[in-house]
Amino acid sequence: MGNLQFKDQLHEYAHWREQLIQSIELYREWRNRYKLNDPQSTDALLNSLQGLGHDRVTLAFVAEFSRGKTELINALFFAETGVRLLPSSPGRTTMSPTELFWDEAGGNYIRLLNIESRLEELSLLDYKRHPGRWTQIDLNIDSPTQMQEAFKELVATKRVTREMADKLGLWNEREAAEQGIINPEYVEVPCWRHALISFPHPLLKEGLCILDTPGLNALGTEPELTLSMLPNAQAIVFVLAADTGVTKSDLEMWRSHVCGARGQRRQGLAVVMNKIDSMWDDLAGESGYDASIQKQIDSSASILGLDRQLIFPVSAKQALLAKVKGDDNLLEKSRLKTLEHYLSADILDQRREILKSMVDKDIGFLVNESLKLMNTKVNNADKQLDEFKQMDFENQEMTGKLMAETRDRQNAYMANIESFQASRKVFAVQARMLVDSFARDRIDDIMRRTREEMSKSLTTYGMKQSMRKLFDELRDLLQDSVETTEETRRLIKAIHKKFQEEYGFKEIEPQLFSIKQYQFELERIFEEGETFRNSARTTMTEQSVVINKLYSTLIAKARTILQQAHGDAATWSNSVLTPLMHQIKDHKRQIESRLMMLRKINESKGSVYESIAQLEAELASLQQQKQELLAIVSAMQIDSGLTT
Ligand SMILES: Nc1nc2c(ncn2[C@@H]2O[C@H](COP(=O)(O)OP(=O)(O)OP(=O)(O)O)[C@@H](O)[C@H]2O)c(=O)[nH]1
Ligand SMILES: [Mg+2]
Repeated sequence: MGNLQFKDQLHEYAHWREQLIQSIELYREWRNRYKLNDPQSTDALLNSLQGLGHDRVTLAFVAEFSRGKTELINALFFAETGVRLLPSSPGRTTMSPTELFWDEAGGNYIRLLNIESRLEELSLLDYKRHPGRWTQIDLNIDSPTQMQEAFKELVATKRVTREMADKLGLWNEREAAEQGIINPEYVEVPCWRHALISFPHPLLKEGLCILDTPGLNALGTEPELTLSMLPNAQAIVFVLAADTGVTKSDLEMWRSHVCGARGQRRQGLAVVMNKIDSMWDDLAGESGYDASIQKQIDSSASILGLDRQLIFPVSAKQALLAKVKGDDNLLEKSRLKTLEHYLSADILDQRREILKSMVDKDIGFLVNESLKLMNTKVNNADKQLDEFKQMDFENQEMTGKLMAETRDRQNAYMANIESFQASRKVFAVQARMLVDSFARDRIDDIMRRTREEMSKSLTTYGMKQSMRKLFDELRDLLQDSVETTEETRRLIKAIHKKFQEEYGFKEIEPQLFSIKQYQFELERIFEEGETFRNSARTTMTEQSVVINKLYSTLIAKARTILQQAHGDAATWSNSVLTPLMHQIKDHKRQIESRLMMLRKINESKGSVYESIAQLEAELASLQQQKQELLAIVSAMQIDSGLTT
């Protein structure tokens, strides 16, 4: 099979993810078994597990119309159906963004969202939460031809009045004029705004999600795609055609939709030079063919400002045919394998790294804390045992002295616990203030006011002003919490310092909460929005619809970030003292057990050996606990920043 390589790699990736999930489960059980659990940590673990369970690898295909995106998708992933599964044809074909994935709960279907939904305020994400708002067509997966027939609906168009097209944000006077259409009464528009396709293809079942997009400025009319779906995709495949090279509109698309979504790193990006077969010239032969492909790649790489290695020459058409017919020679000619190899190696490896760092961020500190706690426990038990072994228990006076000393330590400790409880109360008040500074109603209030202002201002300028104001207010809101954050940090540091100095709890460095990340993300959203607004190829008439949608997208994103800040602050304030609490409890237990043993020994000398045996058993059991933990942690493979 031609796509075995990608399939195998994806399979391996899915297996790796499954193991990661299992090791987190084991860690959770370990915490439960040794009574080291608390509700916040359990939440953090469950959230991380849920995130991993929902992980999908999304490949988004972006290009001007007719570059062969859909043909390439068919060739890469669906050739074994033996048909051209997704409709691909000359001219403009794919009419709406189409997502292909496997939805275990929903089964086999195409869900289509009608184009008129653009008139409503709801975002695509909102619609996705309500399957009832979509038109559903069931798919018979045993019949590729029935599926192929059903997929034809994806390219459906209809005629609406120009006024209606205008309202929908789909009338572009400049583009129409370029095609010789001037002042028409009716305009052809897509029937559907978005399509979701679920079917149990093996790759989709392993978590692959494919996003096929229509060319011809369709991206410019759906800001949610550009600002959220493309940046969220693990990889973007940008398709050029060898016969046209990089045209002005390719370049426009590249700049406004690909570069922005990939950032400077250019990670998770493949540029495909499709239709190389069209460069074949019988007279020039094989070497001439190769030279002209290289020439086209060189010039495209220089226009796009890319390394030429990142441009993959292929013929999607030959590849699909070759795979359907089982023609290895033709498959070789199509050069698809190099691209497949790149997609599987580069993109899946990168995804693996991302998941690892996500897990590290979500639960790394818990694992780290467990490791430190276990180290301290084992060391202390070891020390205690040594001490007992070396002690001269014959010397009554000495035992009495030790008991008095331990009791003093206990008393001093109890007094400090009281002061710890008092600091904890102060911290709770301070933390409440911090969490409240991002409270939902404060944010919603700002958002509501902006929305009202925006709906009143009909000009783009007016909307832009309201948008600026909104971001200014949100910036202020974050700025206000800077001081509270600082205060909270100082407090938490002071509490830890006290225990570090007085009880040698050196290992515990508190995690500190910072709002910088949210400030940074908010600025980025604002800038993204401005870049999009400046680059969208919109005419005056469709502008208000698009800009309105753009701003709804931005507002939704900004809200998500502030909600994240709110949630993170709450989780942080609930859990930041937990490691210290665990150490304190353990310390208390140690003093008590030491006192008890000394007392026993003092009463009857015969129990010294018993005590040593008990200490040895305790040490062995702690070492066992530690070994179990180390095994689990090494299976997690999230080594960054962890100490063993
Ligand atoms: N010669 C040649 N033609 C190709 C190749 N790949 C695609 N085509 C043709 O190019 C045309 C457009 O292909 P599509 O896959 O529909 O292009 P698209 O990028 O999905 O276009 P839209 O859906 O309109 O955005 C079709 O007629 C394909 O048969 C190729 O490798 N070689
Ligand atoms: Mg297409």
